Amino acid sequence: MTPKDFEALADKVRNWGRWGPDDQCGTLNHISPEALMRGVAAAKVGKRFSLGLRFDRNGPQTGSGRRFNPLLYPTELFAPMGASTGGGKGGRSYYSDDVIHMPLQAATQWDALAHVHYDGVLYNGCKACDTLTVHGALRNGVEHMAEVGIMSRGVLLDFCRHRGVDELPIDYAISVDDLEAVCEAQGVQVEPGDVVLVRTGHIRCFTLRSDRKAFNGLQPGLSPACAEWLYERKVAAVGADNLAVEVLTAEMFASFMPLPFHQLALRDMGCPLGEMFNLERLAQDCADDNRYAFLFSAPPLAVTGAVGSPVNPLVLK
Ligand code: UVW
Repeated sequence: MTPKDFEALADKVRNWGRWGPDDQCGTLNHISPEALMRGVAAAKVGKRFSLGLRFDRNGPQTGSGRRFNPLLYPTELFAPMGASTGGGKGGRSYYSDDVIHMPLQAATQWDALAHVHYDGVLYNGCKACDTLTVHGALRNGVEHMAEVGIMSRGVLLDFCRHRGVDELPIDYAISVDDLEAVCEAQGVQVEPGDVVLVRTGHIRCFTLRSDRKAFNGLQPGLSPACAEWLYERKVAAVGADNLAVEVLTAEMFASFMPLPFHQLALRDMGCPLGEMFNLERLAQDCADDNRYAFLFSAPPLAVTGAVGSPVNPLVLK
């Protein structure tokens, strides 16, 4: 993709000002009462699925880029409740507390709108130098996404099943034609306010083979052109089972814009991105009952000024 092509695409998908000059929620504004009730109506059989990875020392991080796996410590262990309990482990009542030290991007997580920027500007025209501080993002932080919540109809697009594979090839760039073909094959239409879940199978590098290096390396995912398709359909958010939602190729890292879809989605469209969603069990169930739409709920933590948040996304079918 040339800088000119990128600029043309960015101009097409930019939502700045669409919900006012002070908006910090971007495409979550597409989640109307109607969209929410479509989500509620899509829950038919009372089956629930958690899409979250565990947060622990054996997580998907390799330690590169200052991203490490969560470290959990007790701050209290067998602490007596009340003065009269004495020490020891027997009798009376006790409590334990804990603290966790982790990058917010350690495992299943949302990227907030302040996560990336280019040309010195973030979503809705916020100047990066006035916004990003050591105390957190002054605008477009994840707490704004938490306030409106991320709940809507979810639609799984299973690109693996469509191609008859468990995992897409690592250089596979999902195209707009692929999006159309999978929707048609699955009999689903993406509607305004939907959260789209993209299955590439890439998470199996980690969940099945514990190959963190491969999981964090080159990977299949959405191509930049998909941004326009998502924009036209008024999608509220996108989640995927890989590390970056978008395809990561060696050429991209050498180019003028290493993560173009990130920039188009977060910075231009204002569309939150969900990463490392484990879609395997859900995908099997959707294939079994041929229903790819459901109620989806994945509220981020309201960490003031954070550029992302861990999350345990839930699906109700
Ligand atoms: C970057 O690596 C910048 O982003 P992400 O973790 O969102 O893929």
